[in-house]
Amino acid sequence: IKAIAAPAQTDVKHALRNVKPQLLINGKFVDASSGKTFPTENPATKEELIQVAEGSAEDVEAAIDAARDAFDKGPWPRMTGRQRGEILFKLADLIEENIDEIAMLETLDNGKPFKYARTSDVPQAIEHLRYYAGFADKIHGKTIPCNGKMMAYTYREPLGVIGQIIPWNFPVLMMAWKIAPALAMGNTIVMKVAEQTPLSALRVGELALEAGLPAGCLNLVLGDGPVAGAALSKSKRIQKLAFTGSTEVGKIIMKQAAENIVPVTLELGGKSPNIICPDANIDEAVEGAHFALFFNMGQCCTAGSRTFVHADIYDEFVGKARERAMATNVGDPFGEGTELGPQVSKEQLDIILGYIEQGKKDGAKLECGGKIKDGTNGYFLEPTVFSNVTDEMVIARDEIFGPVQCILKWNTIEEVIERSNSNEYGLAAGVWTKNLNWMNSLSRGVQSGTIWVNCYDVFDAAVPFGGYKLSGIGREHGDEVLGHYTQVKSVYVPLEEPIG
Ligand code: TXE
Repeated sequence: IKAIAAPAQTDVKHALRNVKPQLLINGKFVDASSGKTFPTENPATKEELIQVAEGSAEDVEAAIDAARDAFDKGPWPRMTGRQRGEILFKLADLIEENIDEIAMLETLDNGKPFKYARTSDVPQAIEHLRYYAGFADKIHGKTIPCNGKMMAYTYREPLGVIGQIIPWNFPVLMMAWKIAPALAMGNTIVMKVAEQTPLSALRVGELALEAGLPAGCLNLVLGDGPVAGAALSKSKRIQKLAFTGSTEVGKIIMKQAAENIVPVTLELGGKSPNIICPDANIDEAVEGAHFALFFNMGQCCTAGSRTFVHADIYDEFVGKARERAMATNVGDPFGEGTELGPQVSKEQLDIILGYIEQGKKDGAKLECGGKIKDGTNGYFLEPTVFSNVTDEMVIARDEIFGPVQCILKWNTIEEVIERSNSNEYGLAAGVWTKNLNWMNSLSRGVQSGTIWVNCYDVFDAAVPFGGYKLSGIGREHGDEVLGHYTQVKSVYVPLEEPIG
């Protein structure tokens, strides 16, 4: 990642002033019907950034009304795919024109280093919008010869109103992952944005209107999960629910949607194995494993949170991993050289500290870190490395979602496959080797939706992403997601002669 100069304080203040801290319903920014607001906080300083409107079930209903009207009577599903694509391309262009501002909002609200928001999160969101803008006019049905004097053809039609609930770890990127395919296929949306990080979504919502997205196609409701989120997941008036977040909440949401036969796609937690083979280039593997775990302060669903290192290189690897973690630059997320910012909230910080204590209690060896970073005011943790971690320890089983690397030892390929799969999650995995046979055995044997070979956390809008087992249902990215946002209609037509 190239160095990115820190933005001027005045630019940061300007970015914040430019946000409309309200709900976006039917093309207008409005206060919550209750008039209530809640603060959003800068996790690097614990200061309140701004008060934003707190949506209730009533506001969700109003947003669903708007999305329903926009779908039933508005121009969006009636436009040609090409026209819809043009508006989504325009939105991508507008985000690009405002990239610094949106990246600043992301850093203020979430705490992630500005250089990553500016060079990774926002550019990937733009890429996603462009990829699906290009799909808007390339989705079509089939003509099917039938048995007898009959033919049939199919349409792929949009579903209607889509409910989408997103988390706080990649706010603008998660928004793009969800809205781009849903809108491209002609649906309308009610999105519940994470309560910790509403700001970038509000700015993107405003740019969507500027791009020409008709009123009611994209509605944004802010507020608590069990209130605003639950009003959406319990609704009989949505045709699909897409969720990214914890497995615990995913289960609740799926039950609620099942009451109304609303289809769900879920992108949930993970405990991804990152397997280092004895022939791997050790320095590359140490760096890769460090990135796999510590990127975004460990707050990634794909985090390589079980670093499995072969016994032959275990001690050397642990020493180098400790050195690398201790050399990490933790601090002001707007600082030029900063690699790690704060955790997103006090709640997350406390959960992680609890896991660190549990790791020590269970007998893992604390190699470095393990506490709040000295001299900081926000939710900063020292990068933490545990060695001698064994499979039954809580830190080897649960998703910690923080900068805590757990290093386990393995001996045979069969054993490491079995141990990788002994966890209930199956989101992603890493494999570090030059041996093609090991690469093949591991990537075939490990049960997960994505395998990265000699790399980690590579994402492309064209490549399917999603979980096996408790990590979720359905796939995002590529053409795989399009089936989740369309339904098929078959039309039979009699003929004078059968088609051979
Ligand atoms: O997630 P939640 P939280 C994991 C990670 C983290 C843990 C808790 O392990 O430590 O989850 O994080 C909305 N009905 N991930 O508490 O609660 C909520 O408002 C409807 C993994 O932040 O799952 C937010 O918009 N909606 C993950 C969204 O769900 C509800 C990313 C996610 O919040 C709701 C984030 C309810 N009853 C956390 N309760 C990933 N897969 O990347 C909450 N929400």
